[in-house]
Amino acid sequence: METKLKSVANSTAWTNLQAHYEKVKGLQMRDLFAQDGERGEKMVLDAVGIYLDYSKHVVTDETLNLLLQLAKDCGLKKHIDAMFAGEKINITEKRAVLHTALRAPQTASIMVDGENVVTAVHAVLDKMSDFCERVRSGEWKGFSGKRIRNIVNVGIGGSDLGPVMAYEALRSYSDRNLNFRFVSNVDGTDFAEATRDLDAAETLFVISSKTFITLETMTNAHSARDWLLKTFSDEKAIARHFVAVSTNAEEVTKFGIDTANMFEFWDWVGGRYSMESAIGLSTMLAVGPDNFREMLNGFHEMDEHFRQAPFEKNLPVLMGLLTIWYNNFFQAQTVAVLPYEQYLKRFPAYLQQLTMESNGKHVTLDGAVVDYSTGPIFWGEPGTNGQHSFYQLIHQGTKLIPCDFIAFVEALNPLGRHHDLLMANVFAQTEALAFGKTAEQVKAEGTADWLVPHRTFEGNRPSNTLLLEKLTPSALGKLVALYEHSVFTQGAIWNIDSFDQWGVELGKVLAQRIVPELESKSEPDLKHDSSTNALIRRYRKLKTH
Ligand code: G6Q
Repeated sequence: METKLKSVANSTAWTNLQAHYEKVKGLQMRDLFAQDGERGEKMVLDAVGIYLDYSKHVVTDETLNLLLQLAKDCGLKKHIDAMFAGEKINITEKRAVLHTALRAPQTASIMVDGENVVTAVHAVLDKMSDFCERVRSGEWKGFSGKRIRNIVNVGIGGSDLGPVMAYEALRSYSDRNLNFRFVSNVDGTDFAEATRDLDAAETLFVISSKTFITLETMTNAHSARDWLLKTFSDEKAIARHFVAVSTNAEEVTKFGIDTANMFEFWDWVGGRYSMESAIGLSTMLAVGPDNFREMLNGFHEMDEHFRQAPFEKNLPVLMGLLTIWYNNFFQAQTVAVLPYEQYLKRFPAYLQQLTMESNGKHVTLDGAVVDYSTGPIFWGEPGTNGQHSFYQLIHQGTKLIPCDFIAFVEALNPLGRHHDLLMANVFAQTEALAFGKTAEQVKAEGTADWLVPHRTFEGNRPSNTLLLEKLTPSALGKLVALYEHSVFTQGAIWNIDSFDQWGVELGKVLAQRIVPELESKSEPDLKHDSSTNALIRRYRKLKTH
């Protein structure tokens, strides 16, 4: 009973939205646009260099007002202020959530447990900058005196997805004399393929792990150590070829990396919110300290916008609310993220962790099971590739899939007509999704009657279009922060802890139980279910190594 009373789904704002949904669910975008010739100019937000067109949604002014009321009633402003102030809003881990401090200017002051964390953030940034300059200039030498040409980031989850995504996104700003590889999977193939053509004498490993005990990362780090020592057979080489990014100095030292070569971050930085902390060392090595700081400035601009802009003009708030609208009222299960920018090819994968690890929760902050749906499934591929595969289902399937189209006015590699063709596809897709093609239109084209249903497009498929000027480091920072805060907005409304990840922790311990059962020489006494027992026995019987 108590749970029901407390549930946001029982609040006045929510029930008003539910009633409103029943009224507007049948509205057609075609009619909405016909009724207001300026809808496409009115339902836009142009802030901090991002133009968001949210007109192609099944929403009216009233929908937006009701959603904004929901945000207000859920105390979103209070939640935002609490996060920025360093309150321990990650309640299950009793931690502050301060990725915003990582991009705060040097003059800012953010106190955690009596200390201004901004001072520490900038000290690490300076240490990273100094190190990156030395590697990039060739001053930092490998053990045999050769300069570093290859950088291998070893990490997983939040210690991998951000670095890979940012490296790919900012490749056009990177030093092309340096070769970057990313090893994450405990599958030996990942390490083997990443290093097979590298000269150990020119290779630097960045071991990125907040805890420095993650099975995959430590296994890969030890293999990297063995790989290097095959060339040098002298432990002293480690200091020239390994650096660590971690919060755990003790484990770093145990591994054999001098803490002088360790770049620190803090427990108030969640893994999936860490790409602009020292976890971004590989990014800074690639693009240099100035570009890295420009990226931080982009993040910070979006942070300030989120903190200060009124909700109706607030990009992350609006995007978060629209996600709630489809997720909780239309019962949409997924959101497709479709960047029309090849450099953002890993952005959907990055967002999958950010969104799904944050909001894939089934209980509220008080531990009550939610009686509404939480985080949607995020997925996507860069345009135009997706158009030749899964867009079919978005256009004509039976599932409602709100889409985020992300595009840039300026091409980083202008080439003939390519960019106009790319952009034409963005605009055409959002148009087709929204307005479709009626049976009358199809008939008027001379289509045979029997074929008409197949060639008819219902339309009314919602999308956001995010249009930016150019993919710069700053633009990347803004985009990532936009999604971070949209996720925050959703989490605040669903009343869940968007900053823990007990599901990941479970994975970290489960496999450890089985490892000895696979490796033991004598027949293990298996106590799993019959399926797991049989699989383990079969593997043991057939394995050759
Ligand atoms: C992120 C998660 C998770 C984490 C990895 C790596 O929010 O906690 O993806 O980043 O499990 O953890 P370490 O950095 O500790 O190795």
